[in-house]
Amino acid sequence: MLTQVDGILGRRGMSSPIVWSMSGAARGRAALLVAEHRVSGQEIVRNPHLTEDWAEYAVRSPNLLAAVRAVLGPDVAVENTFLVVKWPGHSFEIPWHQDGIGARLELHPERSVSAWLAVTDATAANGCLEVAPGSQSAGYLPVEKEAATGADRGRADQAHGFTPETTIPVPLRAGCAVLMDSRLVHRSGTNTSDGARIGLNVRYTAPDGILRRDPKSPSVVPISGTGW
Ligand SMILES: O=C(O)CCC(=O)C(=O)O
Repeated sequence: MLTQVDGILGRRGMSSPIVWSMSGAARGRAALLVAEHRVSGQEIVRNPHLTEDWAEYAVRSPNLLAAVRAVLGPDVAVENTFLVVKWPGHSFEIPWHQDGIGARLELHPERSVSAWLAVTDATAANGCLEVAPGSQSAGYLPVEKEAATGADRGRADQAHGFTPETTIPVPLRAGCAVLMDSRLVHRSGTNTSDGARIGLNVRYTAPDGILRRDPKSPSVVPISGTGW
């Protein structure tokens, strides 16, 4: 299939900020998540949109869904969500990766898009996303398994041999999101602040957006349109 070099989000491969919640409400949700997970120190919650009301609403928030529909068309489903809590005082970096490809997955770059929703404020100090604008134009890179860290982070198959030329931090106020081309290379660093940093990653797809997917993955959840 032919794909445009720039992709569906244009030259930079991203669009930001998009409001998904009032900031106060997002911070309130973050406080509840901190209270829930503080004792266990849990860093990753997989697919919370399947089990938690707030995440079910977040992925459908009107502004965000409108931005997704503007690039994918009316039929949209959630393929996956991934909540990341970065606790203060813990080293936790997520390596350079692309959301649309991994050992178990490949999404069509023009029929899928990913979003990262700030639940707390996300700053350079607390480990906001760092992106390489325009990196989507090189297409998908070979993937390799993230080095074992000892923690069950189960995160990304990282982009092999990626050497960023220009990167920018993407600080976001709680309640704001960034929409990313599925090929946009991004990472995040350790939280060096004294509060938790929480973000929700969402992969959206159109009906023809899944090129390869582990059959053991939970079903995709249609959230818009009649084409499913
Ligand atoms: O939350 C983070 O720090 C990064 C998450 C991310 O890049 C992802 O889930 O794809």
